[in-house]
Amino acid sequence: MNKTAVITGITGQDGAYLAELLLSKGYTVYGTYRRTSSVNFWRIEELGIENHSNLHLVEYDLTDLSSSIRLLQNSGATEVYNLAAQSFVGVSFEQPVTTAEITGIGPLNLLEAIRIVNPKIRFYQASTSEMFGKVQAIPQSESTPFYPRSPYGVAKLYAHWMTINYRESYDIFACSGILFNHESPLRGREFVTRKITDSVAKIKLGKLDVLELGNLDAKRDWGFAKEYVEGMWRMLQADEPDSYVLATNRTETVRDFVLMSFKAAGINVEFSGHAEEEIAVDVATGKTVVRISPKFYRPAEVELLIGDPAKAKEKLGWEPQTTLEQLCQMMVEEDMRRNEAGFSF
Ligand code: NDP
Ligand code: GDR
Repeated sequence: MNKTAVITGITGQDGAYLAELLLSKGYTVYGTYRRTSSVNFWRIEELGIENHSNLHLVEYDLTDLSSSIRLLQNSGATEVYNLAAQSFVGVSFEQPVTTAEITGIGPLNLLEAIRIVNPKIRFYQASTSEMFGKVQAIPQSESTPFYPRSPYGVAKLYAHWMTINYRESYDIFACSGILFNHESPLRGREFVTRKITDSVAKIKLGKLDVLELGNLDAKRDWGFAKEYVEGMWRMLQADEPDSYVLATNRTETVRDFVLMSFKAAGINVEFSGHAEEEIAVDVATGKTVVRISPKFYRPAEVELLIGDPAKAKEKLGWEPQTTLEQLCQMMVEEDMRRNEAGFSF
């Protein structure tokens, strides 16, 4: 019998890739989007699934309990993947209350809806390495203590513990995926990797002079989003509900990713100076192509993330395949193609 799944946040990066994966497995998918003045389905259009006969697009807001109940009643789903969130760490400092309501309390609405409608529904919560924040151990695993450093991280930690609490209190098959940063050509341009690859493509094509960034020393464990959504699905197919880290176990600085991206575009750059005076220069032309802007610094920073995905490998058979160089190359090529064609999402 075909399965039915709900994916909240289908207009986001992970929602689009997960929908593609589940549809390819024969699922009927109810993908939720928010009513806004200009709903944007560019990601599912890029993947060519927007008109799939098994895909149903449903208007929904995570902060609304009654809407959550109706979503589960009307879809008849047996798996719910909660990917919806105010997911931008930088914005969470400016909008902490909205972030708490969506990213923290939102998942509780879905857990309550599951408890009310059908406690047999399997639930995936999109947790994050941002919960580790001020790092307490290297690498970070499922047993590393949490110390979130942003309103986003704090909100996600609440939802993580609620997921575990509903698992333990009501025997709900509720999983928490503690995913480290994962990127792709479908990544939003507000996040640093895509901001870099899109800007590098524009600089290469003469459409932009300088890329402005914040903290270049932050280290992240970056993987390929398409592989991470496979891990989400595997968590809900396991015999027991649990929490898992998905990561590559490699960490690089934002500066490294900048160098890698210019290299992928065939531009040789060199960094010089330090702190807010640091710049990168195109060696061939002598032009400054990267400079620091304090407006991209955060009030509190997560300095170093590197995850240990050993448990996911052992219990789920999940392993990342794509190297950071391959991922970066893929993103730069896609942004070159889009910018050459005269558009950029
Ligand atoms: P995106 O920001 O690309 O997508 C977030 C989605 O949530 C969008 O579809 C957005 O809709 C939707 N959304 C926001 N607010 C609401 C709301 N009130 N009600 C319903 N939907 C809402 O995130 P990603 O795809 O990158 O990430 C997916 C999830 O995984 C998020 O929860 C994120 O916090 C988490 N995560 C992501 C990681 C990453 O590296 N990508 C790592 C770890 C966790 P709209 O288009 O209308 O804004
Ligand atoms: P992050 O991703 O905060 O890790 O959250 P982001 O790409 O925004 O930042 C990564 C690091 O780069 C530094 N940085 C900049 N960041 C942005 N966005 N823009 C800049 O100009 C810039 N310059 C330097 C940041 O300070 C930071 O250290 C992402 C989101 O997807 C979350 O939802 C998810 O939970 C985590 O990854 C894991």
